[in-house]
Amino acid sequence: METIQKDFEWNGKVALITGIGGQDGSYLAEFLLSKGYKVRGMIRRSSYPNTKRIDHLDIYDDVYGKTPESPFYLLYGDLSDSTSIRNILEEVQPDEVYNLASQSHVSVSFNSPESTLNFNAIGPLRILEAIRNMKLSCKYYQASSSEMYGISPPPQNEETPMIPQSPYGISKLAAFHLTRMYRNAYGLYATNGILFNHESPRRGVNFVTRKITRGLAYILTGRKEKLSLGNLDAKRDWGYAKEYVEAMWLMLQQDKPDDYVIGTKESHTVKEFVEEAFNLVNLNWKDFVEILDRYKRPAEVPTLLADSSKAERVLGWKPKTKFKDLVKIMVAADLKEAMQETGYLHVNDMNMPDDFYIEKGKELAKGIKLKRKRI
Ligand code: NAP
Ligand code: G4F
Repeated sequence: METIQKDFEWNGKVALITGIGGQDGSYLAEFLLSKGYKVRGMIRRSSYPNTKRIDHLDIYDDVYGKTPESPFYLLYGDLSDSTSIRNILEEVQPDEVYNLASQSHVSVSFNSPESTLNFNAIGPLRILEAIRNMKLSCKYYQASSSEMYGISPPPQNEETPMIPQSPYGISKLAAFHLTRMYRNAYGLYATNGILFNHESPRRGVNFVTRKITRGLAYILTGRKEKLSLGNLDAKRDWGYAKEYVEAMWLMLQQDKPDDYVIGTKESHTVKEFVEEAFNLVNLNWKDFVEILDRYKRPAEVPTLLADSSKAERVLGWKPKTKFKDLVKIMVAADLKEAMQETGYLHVNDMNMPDDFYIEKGKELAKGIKLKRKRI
């Protein structure tokens, strides 16, 4: 986690982030704090802590507590609960609202379609309606998704027809249109960021990239023998989440609300991701990966490839981290974590460059190959 400065100079703005405990919410909170925003985050009650990604921001609590002066604090709420949304908006009086909360797993949306639609489609409606009724003049960001394009052929941009293939995609498309509707009908400053897949060491462990990098780290540290996956032929445009949150912020700094596609303009198959990860430590992925039907979906989105020219032109935003670098960042981070947990690392080895952990991974891989030869 990044070191956060306790010294804080307020820029006069307050941001509310829903889904602050998620991958993007945690990076966005750090980014906005670094820009001098006071950040307030909505989290929902959980029987087990769901704030691991933002616990390092607790440092502000020692100095300020939960006061209007505090740079950062959390409030309980839920996208399915209009009362909590209104109460939070009333207390926070935000200048900018980033609605990142959602049931974000496509595969899970086939198992829980009703709650997915409730959180992801009606949730944004609840926020937009509250903003309208309360006559707040804040700017609203909606976390829209490339999953909305579904089977529309690549490359996809702001003009591409959307033909979603999952309850998740449909829920996000409804929210996308609601956001546009509140903009056009009521004059709200409401913007859609149509983000293509973005990953990081903070990615949830059951999304395919993290499942692969963590699975590899578990194999190398002897905690697992195999990695089970589904469809390896799907293509995705994978970028680095830490860079994508700046695009969200840039969207809300424009004079007028609009919709923007954010991606890397590069697409790779799941197979290529697995291959790249295992190659980094000199292992052949085919020796470790099994395909199970249970990880395949009732309907699939075959190819996503962003045409993010508009964001480049209007926002001046371009991704810096491309495919190979992203895989390396994630493999190194998972190796570091797994090696720490299994006692392979000394305390002094915790702040080394990525190559250090990759080299350690290669050493472990040699041992695994030798063991396999003997058997
Ligand atoms: P994530 O890691 O799954 O985070 C989602 C967050 O939403 C979590 O903090 C979760 O809380 C919270 N949440 C879920 N249901 C909620 C509810 N009913 N009320 C309040 N909070 C709720 O997702 P992410 O990758 O950061 O993505 C952020 C947003 O961008 C999501 O809306 C996602 O659909 C969208 N998006 C993501 C990508 C991507 O590639 N990452 C691409 C396009 C769009 P818990 O921890 O309690 O579950
Ligand atoms: O990592 P995934 O689960 O991401 P998916 O479905 O593309 O959704 C992500 O990106 C969307 C943007 O387009 C976001 F809106 C959404 O919130 C989420 O962040 O799966 C990627 C691909 C799929 O084609 C899937 O079928 O990987 C394939 N896959 C193959 N084996 C697998 C697996 N996916 C998962 N999760 N687990 C597997 O074992």
